[in-house]
Amino acid sequence: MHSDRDTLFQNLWDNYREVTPKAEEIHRILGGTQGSEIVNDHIALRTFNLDKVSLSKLAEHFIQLGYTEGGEYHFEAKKLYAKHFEHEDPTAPKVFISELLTEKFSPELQKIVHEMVDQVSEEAVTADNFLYSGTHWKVDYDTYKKLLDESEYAAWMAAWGYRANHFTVSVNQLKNFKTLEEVNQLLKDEGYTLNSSGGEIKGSPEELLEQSSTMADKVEVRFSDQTATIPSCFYEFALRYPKADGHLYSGFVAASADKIFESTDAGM
Ligand code: OOG
Ligand code: NI
Repeated sequence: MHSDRDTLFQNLWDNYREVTPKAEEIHRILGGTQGSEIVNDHIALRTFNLDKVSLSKLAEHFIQLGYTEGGEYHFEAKKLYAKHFEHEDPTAPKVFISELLTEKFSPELQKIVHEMVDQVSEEAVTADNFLYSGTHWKVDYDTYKKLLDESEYAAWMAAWGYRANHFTVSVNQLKNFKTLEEVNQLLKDEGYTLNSSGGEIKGSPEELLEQSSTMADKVEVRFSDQTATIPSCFYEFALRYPKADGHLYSGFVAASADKIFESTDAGM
């Protein structure tokens, strides 16, 4: 049976794989190691904290599908705030939504962000397709680079807008891998570059969550004045450990998330 939830995640996946060819390849490679579907641990979305498009506006799409709020996370240096949402159905991917604390940046950055968000219509935000609707604004390449000087996150939002920033494979539900090291080794053997900020594996069994991710694909995007090849989206891998009550930990770890954000950095 296809639920509204399945439809939303399928649309998010289709939109994501269009700009993330590596994720589709890795999905196929991992799928080939087992005779069944890859299960998603979570997806992540980004936005700005301006009322029209705030974290809570994105979250509303998931609340309507029966999701409830989990934890909240603060990122002082990157000037971001995030919450995660989960569903009582254990097969539903968790959702991590972050927002840029716009007012903490320079007047120039704030002006650019306000001008972008002004171009989003109120109706677009509540429309069924909003979470995979991309950009609603015109931005030229110089403006993208100006944002990049201050916030990689703001620049990524300007270029890519509303779409899943990453999908995350549930390593717990891979049939032929017991550890995240084994998954990472396969990815490296296949030639993929992992995010090594803070180490290839973020988190630990003590923190009840271990995560790794690829560096984002680099694909061509059309700015208002020219095209440019920039980081798009990445693929993540998560292994969760049981809490004292025997249930798998369902939250996130701020120190690890802080490094995962850097998967969209341009790097070398
Ligand atoms: C989210 C980064 C954090 C996690 O699993 O901790 C994250 C992002 O890059 O938008 O996904
Ligand atoms: Ni993630």
